[in-house]
Amino acid sequence: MPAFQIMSGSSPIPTAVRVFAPTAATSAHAHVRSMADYHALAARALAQPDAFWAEQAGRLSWSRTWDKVSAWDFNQVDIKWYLGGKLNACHNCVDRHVADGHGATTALIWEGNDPAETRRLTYAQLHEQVQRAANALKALGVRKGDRVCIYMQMIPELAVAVLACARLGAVHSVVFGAFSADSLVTRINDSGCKVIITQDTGVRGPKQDIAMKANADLAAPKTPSVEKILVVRRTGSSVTMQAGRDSWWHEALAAADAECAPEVMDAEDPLFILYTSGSTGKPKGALHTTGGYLTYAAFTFHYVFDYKPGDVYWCTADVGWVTGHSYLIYGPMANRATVVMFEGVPNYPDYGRFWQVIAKHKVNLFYTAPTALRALMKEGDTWPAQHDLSSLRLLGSVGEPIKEPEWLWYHNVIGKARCPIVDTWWQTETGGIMISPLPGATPIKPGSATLPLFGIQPQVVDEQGTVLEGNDVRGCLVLAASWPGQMRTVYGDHPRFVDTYFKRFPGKYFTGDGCWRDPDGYYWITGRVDDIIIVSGHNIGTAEVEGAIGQHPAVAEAAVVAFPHDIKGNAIYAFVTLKTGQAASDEVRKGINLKVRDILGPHAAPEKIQFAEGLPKTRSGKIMRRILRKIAEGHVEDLGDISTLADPTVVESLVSGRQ
Ligand code: 7RM
Repeated sequence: MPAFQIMSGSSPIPTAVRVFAPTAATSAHAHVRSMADYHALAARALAQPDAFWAEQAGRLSWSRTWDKVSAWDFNQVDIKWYLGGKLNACHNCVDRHVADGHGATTALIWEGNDPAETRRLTYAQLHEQVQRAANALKALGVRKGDRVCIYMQMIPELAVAVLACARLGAVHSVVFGAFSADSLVTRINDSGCKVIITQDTGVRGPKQDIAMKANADLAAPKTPSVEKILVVRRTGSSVTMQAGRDSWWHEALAAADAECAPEVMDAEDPLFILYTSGSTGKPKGALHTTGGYLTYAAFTFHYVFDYKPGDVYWCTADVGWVTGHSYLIYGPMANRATVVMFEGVPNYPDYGRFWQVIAKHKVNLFYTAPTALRALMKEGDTWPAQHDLSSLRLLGSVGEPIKEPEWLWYHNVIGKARCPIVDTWWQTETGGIMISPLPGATPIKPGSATLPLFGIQPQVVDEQGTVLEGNDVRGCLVLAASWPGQMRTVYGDHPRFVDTYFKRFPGKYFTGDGCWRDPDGYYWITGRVDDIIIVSGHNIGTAEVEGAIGQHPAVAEAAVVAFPHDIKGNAIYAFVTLKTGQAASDEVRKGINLKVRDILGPHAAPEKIQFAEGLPKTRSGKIMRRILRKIAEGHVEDLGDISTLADPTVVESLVSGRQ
């Protein structure tokens, strides 16, 4: 039974917070079994960071040991880890497991869009595939340091392509399979990719024949650096192949030699570029390097997911998002995990798909995003009830704060009150998880990412950059010290790296997030600082208002933005989607208003509430408030780029429903 406790004081986080202590069953076999152990490790990491991070790098196999563990300076903005060390990321994720006698272990369980389609790859099979793919890329002229654009859906060849690039020391840039030809052009031109790896067409839920190769064809004439396009046959739909430029993956791999030695890479050689769309301006290419990134991904996967040999682990994230890089490929595979990769969507063929896949593959560890949970929770409990979820041991969440209603649903309906939930806070820029519970040690408060991992030094600063000491403080979340997984630069634009992350609070890395450190020292992310709304002089975090609105029983999801108001300066405009079966009415509007007043106070109550069918989200589930702000302000003729939305059609109905 979880412990029960009421938090006192005038906390900005509304409800009486229940604390869920780890169960004895979870703690008994966990890598970290108590808070005493957590504090001991954290203290050691703080006192002797280089010794601690050297130990973590020992999770990998290096062909040459580093000369120096770290050399970083947040004033000069120069970050290096494991200087002089040599290794190969693909060797660490694949070859060494085969060499250690684990070739027969399943590396990848692929679940297709169609429930009848499953493929399995052992580490030995993956080893052969990546070597052939690496040789095929070599034959196309790809060499160490070249950039390769990977534009695919969630198929096994995507993982093979990523690892094959790593094997050659080619820098991969994965672009979401749903992005338009134009988004592809911008990203390819920014990094000067030589090759595009894509597929004929894709399938996702009820959508058949999603254009992929055709988009690459549209992009190619506008991307002078692209010499070759390698095409995986996924659906068999007919595509145009341009002689001399395009070749088939299956033919190239069949023709390629089955052996390809991994390139010896320097720890600080680039491993990948991943574009973050950002709220405005052109996308930033976050650059991650080999030794530090892989060490950090391996370290965090081990502790946060408490991985043990034999566990089946499923991360629902797309590889087009950093979560797919770190926790579908690099982190798990560096730990020799068995990973489920899913091509489909949560509601196809029905709302039980996730739960059916968990039952089918006896998934033990499950990592998803609150946006998916809310979408499924909205449909009620009968879907999960139809499937055997008893294999689950741990649940994870990422991408945005997981608020109380979906937390409780995840805990009770999916985890049957047995499974710890790790709410993992991190960013593309951090490479891996930074703040998260440890499942066997940390008492969990729903909605809080809880405490920093070992060696991570978060601070809360005020507008002036003064460090707020002690607990129960609110401000901007910064990191005072580097960690191996930190991004090193914005590809091709170091000044932008410096400006974005190190200018506002000199000497510290600025995350862009606001947070509250509660009386127990737990971190609660209150949303992006840029999204903070000032109403009559009160600073209000978007996440807090959305959380309060979500407490209304009819609400499935909410997003709030500011709009100009004559008296208050700004007022709050809320976009609300209701649970299936709930009707929009003035009564619900009133009820929502009362809920917010009750929980946060009258200053935070929304001035306007618009009921919506859906919210504008990126493929990784993040609400694009930029678009909502424009709608709320009435600037509907100029909504900016909406091509990176998961479903651009929601915009139209939002505009027409404007209050
Ligand atoms: C992994 C990822 C990063 C931003 C980050 C936050 C928000 C992510 C959480 C969260 C509260 C969480 N990378 N965010 N995880 N907020 N609790 N557990 O999402 O680069 O795409 O986004 O996402 O604002 O700064 S990301």
